[in-house]
This record gives sequence, structure tokens and C-alpha cells, in this order.
Amino acid sequence: MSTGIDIWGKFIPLAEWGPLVDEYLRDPAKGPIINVAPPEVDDRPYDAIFIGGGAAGRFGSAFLKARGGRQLVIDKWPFLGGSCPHEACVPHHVFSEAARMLDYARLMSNRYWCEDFENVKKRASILEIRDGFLQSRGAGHGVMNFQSKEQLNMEYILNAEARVIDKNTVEAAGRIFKCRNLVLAIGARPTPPPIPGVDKHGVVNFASMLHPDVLDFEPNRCVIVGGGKTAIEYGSFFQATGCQTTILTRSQLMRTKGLKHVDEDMRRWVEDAMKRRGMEIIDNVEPVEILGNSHATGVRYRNMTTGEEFTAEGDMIFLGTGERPLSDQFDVLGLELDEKGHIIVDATMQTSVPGVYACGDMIPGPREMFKARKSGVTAARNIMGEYTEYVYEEFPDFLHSTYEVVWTGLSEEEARQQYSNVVTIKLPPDGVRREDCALPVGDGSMFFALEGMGENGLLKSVIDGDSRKILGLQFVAFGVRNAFQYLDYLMQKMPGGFTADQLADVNELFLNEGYPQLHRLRVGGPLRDL
Ligand code: COM
Repeated sequence: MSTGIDIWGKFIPLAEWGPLVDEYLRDPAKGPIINVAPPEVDDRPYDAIFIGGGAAGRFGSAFLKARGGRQLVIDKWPFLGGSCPHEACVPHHVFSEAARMLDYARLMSNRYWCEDFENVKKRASILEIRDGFLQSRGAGHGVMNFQSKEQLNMEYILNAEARVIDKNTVEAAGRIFKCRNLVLAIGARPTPPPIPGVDKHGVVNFASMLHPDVLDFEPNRCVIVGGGKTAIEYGSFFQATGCQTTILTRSQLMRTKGLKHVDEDMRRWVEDAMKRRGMEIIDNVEPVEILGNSHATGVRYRNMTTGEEFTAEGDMIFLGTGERPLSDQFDVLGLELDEKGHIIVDATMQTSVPGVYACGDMIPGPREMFKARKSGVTAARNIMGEYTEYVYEEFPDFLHSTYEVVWTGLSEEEARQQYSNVVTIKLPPDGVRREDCALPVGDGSMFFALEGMGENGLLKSVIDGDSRKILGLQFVAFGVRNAFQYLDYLMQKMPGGFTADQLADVNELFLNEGYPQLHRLRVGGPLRDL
């Protein structure tokens, strides 16, 4: 293996970073990329070495550095930012945006300025969209490396395995580094379910489908195993391209264990919209076997009530069945783990071994960006002597079907168990056919209201009629995810909660999804359903 390159003190322009990372991805044997301060610049021991430079390690490092500490982040990939820009959030968003545009291509087919998608073009290529992402992926990687070095002044070693010798000693790039604390943040990997046939050609997951030598054919029919977020998001994309897709799931869609506070109106709206777009959704079933010789041809599955077995045919089988933390790599530390391999931490992100912290997808809880970043920052704060707890029990949530689906707080069902006077505000309202209701409508759904009424979305607000506190908000359509992260913050942080009256007082930037104006229509007196 090459000794790599030492980039300390050398300025690499942003435009050069992307191609450089791509070169290293093509040929990992090029060795490490080393950006470590020499002793004449900084001879302090590291306050923390972050193993893994994804969202958790990168944000923790930036915070610790800004607090005056010394950090080193080591990653096996030749870029920082972790799986997000490489194979997870960013491609997922590319695919979900493609799904949304394809939805519109069908709705607008042969109308206005749009070509006849339905009859002429008919479908889009999954491979072409995937390859488009791969061609521009380096640019995202490049920003991470440039920003971390030139703007955040981080020390890092990339394209190198880190070997933990003990909690104060790490080996990487042929050198030994000493530290006061260790922060473990190398994330999780998709794990195949234990069914025969998962190794066949044509069986992919969200990460492997990005490899041109794994998904090397244009799929025509897809079977998805799993019913959680990944299954819904990737399944909706495949279907939108014209690749007929079937989902096989034990639980109902959006009722898998990982999702909390899912309101039944919202869940049903999402599932029905997926079916209206032609997807087949089969729940209460478990996969038995992936069929085919060398190439997969379908999935044999069993109804969990009757035991009857059936076959779903497909040339691509997508496994959307979960991930496992990469914690075995740190066996030498003797950390306490849960039954799924997560590293157990306290509210300061410290593990069972003092001076060793863990964050991101290595610890229990949602595999979400905010948790990765906030857990990394929490570890950094505590390492720098600022006692800080982070509890990630409650958070706003979202997924993509061909829509943005966003929710925060309690579902109506949960609210009714806890409060005696629950009021709801809904669009479309109860008793009205969605096809007859042009609301809600806002950014991104105007042409649904014009050309495909009934597909313009769902808005719901769940309120305690006595205290007037907003208990939960749900939305399906576009353009509200940003608003929800702030609404959630207000609902959690305002003393006494965030009330319908306060929401009604918001200066709405009309025309938008309708929460402020609908609440304003209702708050003049005692709250009633709308
Ligand atoms: C975002 C990666 S793609 S990070 O959270 O900024 O490190």
C-alpha cells in the first residue's frame, strides 16, 4: 500500500477535491490522505479522536475544535460526511425528487409544455438516474473535505482504517496517536434478513444498488422485502420510474417498529396514494425464500395468519430490512452492547467505559441525521468539560413516498388516550371526498389542484380543546418539512406548549399549506373540529 499524501498546510481548491476523492474511490490502494498538524504546530495530545467522520464525527469534531480542543477524525472512506452523501440521504433525496418529478410527468403528460410521457416516453431508467448521481457524487464529497479542512480547521486522516489499541491509543496510516477520549462513530450497515437466496444476483439494498457491478441491469419488476421508511421511499421511486413494484411487509405500512406517533388518517392517505399509483402492498406476510437460479426471479412469502404461501415475481429484489451497528470492531474495549449490537451510552453519550463515547447510528434510537449530529456535539461538549445531556426520545419525523410525509407530536389516536377534549382540524375535512377538495394546496402541489384534484395532499392538526395546546401535526404534500422542524421545536420548548392561538398568530407567507390561516379561522371561541 502507498504511504498516501500529506496535505497539511497545502491548499486544495474546492474544485479539485471532487475529482481527487473519485480517484481514491476508484483506487483505494492509493493510501491515506493525511491532514495532521506536525508537533511544531501543535504538540498537545488529542482531546478526542473520532473514529468515523460521518455526521456524528464531523459535527463533534467541528464543535470540539471550536471550543479550543484538539481533535483528530479518522475515516476509512476518502471523504468526510459518511454514508449520507455517499449512499444514504443524498441518493435517497435524488431518487425521491425523481419520483416526485415523474409523478408530475404523468399528471401533466401531453398538457401545457409537457411531452407525452404516458404514451411515448412511458418510463424512466433507474440505472440512468443512479449513474447521474454517481457522476456528481464527488462534488458533495469534495465540499465535506474542503469545509472541514479550510473552514473548520479539523485534523483528519482519510482512506485509512483506524485500529483501536486501547481507549487512549489508536493506530492509523502507520502511526500511533494518543488521546484523552475516544469517540466511536462508524455507523451501521444494512443486514440481510435470514432467508435463503439473499446472495443471488438481482438482490440489492439501498447501498449495493449504487454499485454498477451489483445492479447491472435495468429492472422491470421489483419486489421489496420490508415495510419501513426505506421500503416506502425506494419502492415509490421504483414504481414512479415505471418498474412495477410490490411491497411485502409483516406490519402495515408505517406501522413498523421504527416509526412512532403515526396518525391513522395520514398513514391511510399515504398507503392509498401509493396504491393509486399502481403499487401492490401486501401486509401480514413474511418472506420465505428468494427464488431463481443464479438470478432472482421473485420471492416466496407466507401469510402470517393462514400459513398459505404465494409468489411475488420480480427481477430485482430490494431488501429494506434494517441495519446493524458496526460495533464488533471495538471488541477490544469491552463495551456494553444491546441485543442488536448498539453501544449503550448514558445521556452524555459516554459508554460503559469512561473516556469512550459513542454516537450516531452506533447507539440506539432513530437512525436520523439530527441524532447523529447532536449526539456527536453532545460528546464533544462533555469532553470539553461542559456537562450536557441529550435525550432523543421525541422528534419530528418524515419520509418520502412520491410526497413529503411529515409529522410531529401525537397522533389523533394517542391524543384521545391522554386527553378528553381532542379537537382536529383537517383538510380534506371528514365527510368530503378528497377528489372534490382543492385544499390543502401550496408550494409544489398547485398543479395537482389544477389537474389532479384529490392528489393535492392532507393536512391535520390535533389540539387539546381545553388548554388549546397543539398536540400533533401531520402533513402529506410538499414544502412543509422545513416548517415542521421549527413547529416541533416550538411545541417542545414553549413553556406550557405551543397553542392554536399562537399558531394562528403566525404571519403566513401565503399561499402555503394552511396551518396558520385554518387555526385563525377557529380560535375566536371554544375550539371545535373543522
Ligand atoms: C451531510 C454530511 S451530507 S454532514 O452531516 O455534514 O457531515
